Amino acid sequence: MMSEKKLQFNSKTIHGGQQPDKAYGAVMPPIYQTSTYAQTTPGGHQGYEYSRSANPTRTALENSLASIENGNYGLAFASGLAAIDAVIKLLSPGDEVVSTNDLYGGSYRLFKQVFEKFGIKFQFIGMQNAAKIETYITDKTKLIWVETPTNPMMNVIDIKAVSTLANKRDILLAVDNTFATPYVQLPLDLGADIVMHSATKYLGGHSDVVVGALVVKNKELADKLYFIQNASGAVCGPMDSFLTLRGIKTLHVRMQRHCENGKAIAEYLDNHPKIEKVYWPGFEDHPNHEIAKSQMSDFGGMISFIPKGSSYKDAIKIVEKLQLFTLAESLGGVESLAGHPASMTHASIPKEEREKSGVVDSLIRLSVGIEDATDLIADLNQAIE
Ligand code: P1T
Repeated sequence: MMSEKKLQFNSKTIHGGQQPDKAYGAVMPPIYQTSTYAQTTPGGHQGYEYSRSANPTRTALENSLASIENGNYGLAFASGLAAIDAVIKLLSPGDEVVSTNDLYGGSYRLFKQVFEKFGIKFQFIGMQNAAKIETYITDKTKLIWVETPTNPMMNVIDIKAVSTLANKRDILLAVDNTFATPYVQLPLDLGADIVMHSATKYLGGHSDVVVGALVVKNKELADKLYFIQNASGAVCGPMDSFLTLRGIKTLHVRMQRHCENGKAIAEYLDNHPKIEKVYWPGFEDHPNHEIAKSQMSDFGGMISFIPKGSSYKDAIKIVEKLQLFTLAESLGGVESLAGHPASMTHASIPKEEREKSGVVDSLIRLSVGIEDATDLIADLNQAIE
């Protein structure tokens, strides 16, 4: 086969890191639903000894992840949060992390309510102006955690600028690439050390798995993360590995439509007299539009908005009235979803903290699916009217 590094993204999603299965040439890797592997003598095995340490279906997924993110090593976990958990376990008590202040509520909860107890300090700051990060860095800072675009406010952070700042001081930079996906943005190419995914979302793409992923270029860092993955044990199972891999094979065609529909709906909402504000990085007047244009090839399918003069109750009324959009947690599947961050995905962030970053009670978040945009707009119209 052609050198895999030379493949275009649209071919990597299908072929990256993949070879027909060694046993019978199966084109899709079989679901190796096994916990263990026969040994001829202690240590005499064919590369697999126990499925927490490695499983061939998971290896196929991990190779695909490494390929699509332009990394060298992929690791698949039982959830996005398990992947984040592994990154934070690189640190020691006394270490400090600077994180975006607008991020998935579950990431915030993991940082504040689990890891602070173990003596790791987290600072949550707006990073739209990357230079501002410097004032929060001390000699104890070991990691910068970036989500871009952010969940749910769609702020965009300049990955290259943050990586320059981090590299100068030997600080690791991890980027949660869940919202953008590698179709839109490649954090490792922009200087990040670790790219993380809730593969539950666009990578899986069909709302049928909960999976997490990490990809890195550096071998030493990969070894440390692999050690944690195996030692802590929150691995992705073979069935979920298979489904995620199947999802990745259509990532590029799905993302193209997610981006097209996202644009159509963002523009529809922006022109609607009953809508106060629409958050979508594709708008020229989005405060980080220039950065978005330079580091993203498109703007994705995530949009947040605030209806005019609305309260908590009005926002709830709108999401309840939607019919084609399903009211649900999560995002990134083929079907459109609507959510109310303040009471759902971001409820674990104290109201005061949440509102500082703009997550007010009347904010509604849409994950625009790949249905016909006309139908999605008609649904929004009847709910808003
Ligand atoms: O749900 P899980 O696979 O553990 O991934 C956590 C996670 C991490 N990072 C981002 C940016 C995320 O959006 C998520 C999960 N988010 C949702 C469930 C949601 O509806 O926003």
